[in-house]
Amino acid sequence: MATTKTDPKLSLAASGTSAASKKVKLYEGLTREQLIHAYRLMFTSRRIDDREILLKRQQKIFFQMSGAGHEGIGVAAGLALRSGYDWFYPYYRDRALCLAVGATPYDMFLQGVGAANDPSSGGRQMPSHWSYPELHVVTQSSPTGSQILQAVGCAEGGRYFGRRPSAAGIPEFPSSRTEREKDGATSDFVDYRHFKNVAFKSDEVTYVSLGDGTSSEGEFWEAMNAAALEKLPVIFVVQDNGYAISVPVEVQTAGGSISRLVSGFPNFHFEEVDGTDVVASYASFARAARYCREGHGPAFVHAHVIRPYSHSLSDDERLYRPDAERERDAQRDPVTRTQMFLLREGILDANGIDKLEKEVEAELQIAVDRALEALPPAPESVLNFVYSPDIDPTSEAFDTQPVVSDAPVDAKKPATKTMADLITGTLRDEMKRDERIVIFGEDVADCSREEYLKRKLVKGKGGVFKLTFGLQCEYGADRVFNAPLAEAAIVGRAIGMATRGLKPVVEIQFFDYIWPAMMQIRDELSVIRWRSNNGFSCPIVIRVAIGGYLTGGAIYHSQCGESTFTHIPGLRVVFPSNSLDAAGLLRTAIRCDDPVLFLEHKRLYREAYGRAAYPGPDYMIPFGKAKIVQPGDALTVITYGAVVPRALQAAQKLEREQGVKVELIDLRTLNPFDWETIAESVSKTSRVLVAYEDTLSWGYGAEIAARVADQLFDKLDAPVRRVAAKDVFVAYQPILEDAILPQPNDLFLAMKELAEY
Ligand SMILES: Cc1ncc(C[n+]2csc(CCOP(=O)(O)OP(=O)(O)O)c2C)c(N)n1
Ligand SMILES: [Mg+2]
Repeated sequence: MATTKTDPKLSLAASGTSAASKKVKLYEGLTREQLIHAYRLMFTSRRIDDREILLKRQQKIFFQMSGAGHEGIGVAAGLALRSGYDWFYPYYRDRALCLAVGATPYDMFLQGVGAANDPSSGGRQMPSHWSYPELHVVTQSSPTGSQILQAVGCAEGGRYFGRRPSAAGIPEFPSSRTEREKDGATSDFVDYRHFKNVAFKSDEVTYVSLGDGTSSEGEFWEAMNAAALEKLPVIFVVQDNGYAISVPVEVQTAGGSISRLVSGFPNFHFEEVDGTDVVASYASFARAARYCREGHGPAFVHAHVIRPYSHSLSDDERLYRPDAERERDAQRDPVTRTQMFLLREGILDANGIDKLEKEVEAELQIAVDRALEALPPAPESVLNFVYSPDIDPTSEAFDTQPVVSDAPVDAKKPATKTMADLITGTLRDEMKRDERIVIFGEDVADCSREEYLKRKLVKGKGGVFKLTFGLQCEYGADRVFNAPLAEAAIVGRAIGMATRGLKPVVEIQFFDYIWPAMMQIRDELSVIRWRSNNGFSCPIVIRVAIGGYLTGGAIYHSQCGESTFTHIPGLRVVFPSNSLDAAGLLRTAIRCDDPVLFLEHKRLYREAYGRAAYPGPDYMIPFGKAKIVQPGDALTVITYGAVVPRALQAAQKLEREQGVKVELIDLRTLNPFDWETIAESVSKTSRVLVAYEDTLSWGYGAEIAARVADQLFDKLDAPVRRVAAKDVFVAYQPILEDAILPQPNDLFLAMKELAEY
């Protein structure tokens, strides 16, 4: 444990300092008062850890993670940066930083006890998972390093608003809505912008920190690359305590020095500093912040710190660190060092230190006592903030009718549009309506080298499926741009932008390659609102080209896998089967306030099936509302995506050949899904077939079948059946693909059998 007791000899040595020099002397720009303040924060931070450890041993809190040894760099950063002005993506050792930017010990103890009024999460997250919206401390999670890409996106968001301040504006409610707002009927308002307060400063910086071990994560390197490419004002801080739990730095980082490894990144300002020295750390941060504020690019601060309290309370570092090594570290304890410094410089004497420490102890006692009395959250609140409380995308407000243009028909253009056409059209309309929309992903731009477009040397690409074609030319390269080939970075950056109020509509080129982004989707995107108790949200849209039936798509261009995502609370999953639905649902996805995974079946992009006229710029379909493609009374078929036209074909054949009328339901959105329509139909037909393109076992149909069996058991006259892909990957050879994916004939046979059961 660190020594924080006063050494009387040091105070005697410092007492000779003259009053005059006391007044003027600055320490790397810090005044004596600031240094006393810094010590108070560091000491407070350490003693909160000590208190929490005690509370954990008394079983009054449930987890403890210390910031011990990291107080110097944290306080230095807090003093050099601006609370509520700059943005902060700290990690769990950043207690001192959080105190320095304005969080209180009481706030921290509230999280420890899991109180309802814990400002970070309302009892949902472990302690040391900071979230303080007013201070611009953005909600943190437990996966090491998943905050880093978001910090990059946060900086991008700030820059975007700085360059396009008009985008921060909030559209006026139509007058009829204003009236209803007065009545408190907010669920009718269908523009997420009404619920996003945008704040930005032209010279803001974004702080993001991580441990030395975390610098091994791929997302760290993706973030460094993106920040360097875009010259973003992000300060990356590696707090290097030499260990990641028990793994020492030389096993983690090639050559043992992260500074050396990153030194080749262009546009960066680099600092390497003893992070236990608060004054030197402050100087490093001040230089880094200046560089970023002046717009030169990102900065990297490598701070050498110590970890005196083992990794966590579950870890005993004596198992892998000998005493001598631990004692060497203890010599550099930042709290003791700063105390010594104050005494040596005559900034405080022994009495002054003693008084300060007693004040802190008294303050902490009050904070602990209050926190222990705080009420826990109500069990019935557990589902609050899984989704936006402000906008309900299943509501009637999203139920609008297509408006068919009475403009003269252009004989050269087809009257009906493909799904690809209407997706592009919807993106175009929405971008015009909402300047906060940015589109990025792999190959989505028309042409990154803009001069080629300007000189008309090229036409432009606009996506591998051409769905974003023309949007860069129309709306500018700051709104439609290519991202590096890194899916985690696409989603992670989008999350950071969305927490600032932007509406990124990003593209994952193929569903088969969504997996690098899975950590961002599962552990960040879908849970940010819930875990921060509605403190932060990130309602982005991820458009993904999905599915097979491509004759040659093979294993890695044909995947489905939607049930992996419908299994995630907090994420809306949409899967349209035709042009009109794609347009209406994409618009709902963009205007709503939840994150949406928008699955676009590649085979349907330009299919003859399901084409439609342009439905106008305000056409929307609510989520959770299925479409009855064909009414019937003999059998209910529940499906979606590319199986819809196949099932329709089968149903029509069955009617032709046997006179059996199938009720065909296209779910359109998979989370939420339209249980009411299913229940009504099954009550009428008493027979159910669930059909989907993904592999059969553990798939989306399993949930539907289970619900039908559970809730409609009395209505059934036959077992619930499924038709889906074989439990194998999609093969290249079309003969094999046909055998693997559900075909119209498979659907026909299953329908016939079930109807005859
Ligand atoms: C993605 C992920 N993998 C593993 C863990 C478990 N874990 C938590 S902290 C940690 C070590 C982190 O070390 P470092 O980045 O050096 O930070 P330090 O704790 O030393 O400050 C590990 C492996 C995790 N939280 N997230
Ligand atoms: Mg470490």
